[in-house]
Amino acid sequence: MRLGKFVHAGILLIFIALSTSCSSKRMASQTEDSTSVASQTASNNTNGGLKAHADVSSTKADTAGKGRAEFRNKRDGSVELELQLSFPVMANKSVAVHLHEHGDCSDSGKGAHGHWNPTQESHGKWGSAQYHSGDIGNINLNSKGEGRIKLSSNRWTIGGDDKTNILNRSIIVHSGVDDYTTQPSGNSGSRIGCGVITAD
Ligand SMILES: [Cu+2]
Ligand SMILES: [Zn+2]
Repeated sequence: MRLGKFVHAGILLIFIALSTSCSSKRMASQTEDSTSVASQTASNNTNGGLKAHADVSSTKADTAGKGRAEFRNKRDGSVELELQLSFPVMANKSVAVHLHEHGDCSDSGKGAHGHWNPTQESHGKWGSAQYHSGDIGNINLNSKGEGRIKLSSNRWTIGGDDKTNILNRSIIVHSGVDDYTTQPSGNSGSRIGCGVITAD
């Protein structure tokens, strides 16, 4: 009886010792991983963390097109956007793209309301003295009507506080070019594409 207890206790101790050494090895290798990732360039400095996307579809039959926006949380805390658009009828033109306030593409995109502007700034060019957190800007489309951009922002989070959270906003594609000056929306023309941003 006593001996049996000792044996059990011994097995238990061995088990604890084994599992402790396994988990400390795992932690060590995680530390190595994060060090090597951190030393890589900013462009692939992703941590495999939070992601979100929006599938953009056209709001009108005569300007048919589509797009895909992918957001991912970077190790430095910023959020990176990769956006691809294909609007053949807009070939060789530039189109304005913004994040609008509401995650609602109804009524030909009008349900999205105005530019997402949680910091109460003027409309403007991305990175200038004042701009809306949704002022992505103009995207050049090639002869097929295809275009892509990649940008990162510290103004954005995926699921953070209300001032930075991009979830349940809309990405809107316009028929015109953003002049970066006219208030409150850059005189960007009608809304031809819309997609709601949702967490992956
Ligand atoms: Cu817009
Ligand atoms: Zn704006």
